[in-house]
Amino acid sequence: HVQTASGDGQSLYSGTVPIESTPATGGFTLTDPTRGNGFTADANNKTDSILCQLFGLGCPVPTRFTDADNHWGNGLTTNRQTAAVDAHYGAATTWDYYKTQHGRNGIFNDGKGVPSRVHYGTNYVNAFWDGKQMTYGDGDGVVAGPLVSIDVAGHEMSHGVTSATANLTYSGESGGLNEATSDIFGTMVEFYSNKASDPGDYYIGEEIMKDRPALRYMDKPNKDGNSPDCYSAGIGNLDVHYSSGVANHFVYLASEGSGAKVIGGLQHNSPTCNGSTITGIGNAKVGKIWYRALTTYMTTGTTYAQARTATLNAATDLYGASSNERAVVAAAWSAVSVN
Ligand code: ASN
Ligand code: ZN
Ligand code: CA
Repeated sequence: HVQTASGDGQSLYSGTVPIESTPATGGFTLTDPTRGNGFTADANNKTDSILCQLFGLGCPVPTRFTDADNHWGNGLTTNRQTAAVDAHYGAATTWDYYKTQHGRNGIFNDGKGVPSRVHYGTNYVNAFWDGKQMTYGDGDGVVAGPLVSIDVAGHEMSHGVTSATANLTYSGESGGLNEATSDIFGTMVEFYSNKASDPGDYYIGEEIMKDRPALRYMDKPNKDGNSPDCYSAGIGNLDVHYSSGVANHFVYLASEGSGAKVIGGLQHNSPTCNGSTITGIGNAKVGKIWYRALTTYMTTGTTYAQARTATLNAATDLYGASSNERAVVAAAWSAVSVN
């Protein structure tokens, strides 16, 4: 039978977290038998060559972490296990979020966990999902620290969920909706994680960024200087990390409503584009609506107008055609100029 072991770890961003591991030579290894044997390994600061990226040829093989006493990391970047604790916890929490909130069994809904690689490259300021696995850079220490925060982990793994479901094309308006889906569920995972050191908020990457408060802002996307708060024709010509802003703003308004408040210790201030006032329905319901829209109604070419219809259909399915939930979804889309 499968041997499981419950340890713990001192993470960089989420405090002390539970770690599911597997007994191995020398103690334990970071393979989670309770979540489809997803594992976390050390990329040893190597990067993938172009041949590896394109054809899977000559890819560096990450080395497994082992630990004698099943107490992992020390909360400091000087310990190589620390980023691995965050990544392993990020994979586990994202798994648990999808399982408990949406009945989804892993990224591919096949019960299988995925690999995570940490310490990719040198001063690498990104994290990515490549279709099969997670990869995290250590950051450069100036713009960003290690990119292993829970919202970034949830964001990247949610790209896998999108690929396995609506498969939104990563350009044009569907590309913005693809990126927004990752920001939305990355944020939902952060709320689900509910750690005092990194409580839920609607900022993306607030823990990792060093030269600005966050990477993106769902309450008012234009706080990043690039993302529009409101829909307009031609938005599909923007980088997908900017055209995502309108859907992020929709989710914020539908969840929390318009106006100003402090959430997770951070100031949120969400104006509407049409002067309306909105009272939110909470992000748990909005997460359910977005997930049903993504998995039931959205397809590769879904546009903003079609995303409005998809979420209205999802809200009708979940809460009824005359529900307040459906009315708030309609009002929040109108509030970001998607009519
Ligand atoms: N971290 C980026 C993202 O998930 C990687 C990329 O450009 N696709 O959006
Ligand atoms: Zn992304
Ligand atoms: Ca966040």
